[in-house]
Amino acid sequence: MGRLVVVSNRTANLTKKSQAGGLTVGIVDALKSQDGLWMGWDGRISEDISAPKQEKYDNVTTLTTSLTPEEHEKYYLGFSNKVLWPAFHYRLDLMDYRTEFADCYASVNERFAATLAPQLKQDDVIWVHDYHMIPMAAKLRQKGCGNKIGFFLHIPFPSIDVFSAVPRHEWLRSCLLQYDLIGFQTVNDVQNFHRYLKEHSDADIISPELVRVDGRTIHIGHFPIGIDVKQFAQTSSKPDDTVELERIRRKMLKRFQIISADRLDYSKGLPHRIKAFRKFLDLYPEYQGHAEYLQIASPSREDVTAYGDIKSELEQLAGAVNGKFADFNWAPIQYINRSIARSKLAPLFKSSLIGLITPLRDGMNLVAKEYVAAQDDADPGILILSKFAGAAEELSEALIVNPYDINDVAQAIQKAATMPLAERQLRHRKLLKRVTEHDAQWWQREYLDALLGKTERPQLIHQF
Ligand code: ADQ
Repeated sequence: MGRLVVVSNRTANLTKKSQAGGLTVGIVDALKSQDGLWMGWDGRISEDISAPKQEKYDNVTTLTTSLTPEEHEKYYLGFSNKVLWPAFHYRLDLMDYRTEFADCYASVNERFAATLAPQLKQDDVIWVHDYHMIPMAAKLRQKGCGNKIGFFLHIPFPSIDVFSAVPRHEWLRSCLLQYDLIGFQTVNDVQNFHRYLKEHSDADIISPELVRVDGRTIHIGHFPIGIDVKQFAQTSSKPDDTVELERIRRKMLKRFQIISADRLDYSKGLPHRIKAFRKFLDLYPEYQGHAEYLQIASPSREDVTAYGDIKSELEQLAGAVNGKFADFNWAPIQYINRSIARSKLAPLFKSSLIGLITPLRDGMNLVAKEYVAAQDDADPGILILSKFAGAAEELSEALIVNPYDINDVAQAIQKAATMPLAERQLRHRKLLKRVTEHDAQWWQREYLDALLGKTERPQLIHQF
């Protein structure tokens, strides 16, 4: 294979490895081993988009461009985050479709493709990421690009009724079918896509993982994304004085911590989670004064109205629970509305008895895997995980809950709080094994091997 060329909405800051999440770790490792090129938005908004910037870090080149204010509003905030993001997370009620959003989405993909095309060599392999960039292969093909092009969707692929409610879904489908490999996070996503194709396309569907269109063969598969387990486990073991002091204080006071960390996004189910914790305190009053729930929520997409709404709702709910239950020396909820450095986040996961990860919908959810990687086998915590997180397909030894059922979640908190050490250890060993096997490096290797046709992936047909 020639170079690896990655295209995604944003490129990462390659000088800051310690801050990198699983996605970046996986991609950067792949880019480094293939003298890669990474193209995307540089994060700036400017009227001047005339000169894309090329920079080199080690053997990885980044090719970046800014977005104009109009592109930022219509392509990024508009079609990507007011149409595709809510729809793919089953929130059609939050979808705000305008034709100019879709037009601008197409034209930004066209501009990215026009910037990239002259840089491409014949044997380059192109890997396009996520919902912002669905038309990229179609745009490159129009410019004569015959290279292998793969696509990976980081968010869920919704059920047929939901996807077919997205305006221009037929166009999105035809764009997807320009790729050589379409990768999803889960078997469920593959099934949804398969059902949609059966109903809404005249493609020749050979199996859920193989489709033929216009003489081209398109492979489809699931590739659950992972984390850099070793790095996360090491970070969690590095003492952080403030976290350690808090842990000792809690131990002396016979208290335990429940932790959640998310981007502040309506798909993550934060209000439902606070209601479930409140229910837990109501149902099991013996935990009042003992259970502490730490919610770390980093601000996200604040220019989109739905995100402002969820922030106010959360503040109001957390305030109400503290108002009802807090005592002069104990507050049930600690709510932090900012990003926390990984050097602090990992030890916080480690010192928490319960990881409460209950999104209403999530492509994968890396926090669930990070929580598992951070635990100490001698006294591991318990993961409570939503059945609607992609991670639930792999992490079946977690306590799996329905996040909409606050009673179910409250019971799971109680079960975790009273779980004997031997059961916690057993569950943790199984979870850690899976998280370690399917780490970030495994994910990128599996995907690229499939794109290059190096692996015969097992057919999923028996699961349908
Ligand atoms: P996200 O929706 O961003 O990703 P997630 O997978 O949970 O969700 O990744 C979030 C990352 O940000 C994790 O590494 C986490 O540690 C970090 N993080 C979260 N809150 C933080 C905070 N307050 N401070 C600091 N760091 C924080 C999308 C999809 C997911 C999919 C990923 C990767 O929505 O479903 O798992 O892509 O494919």
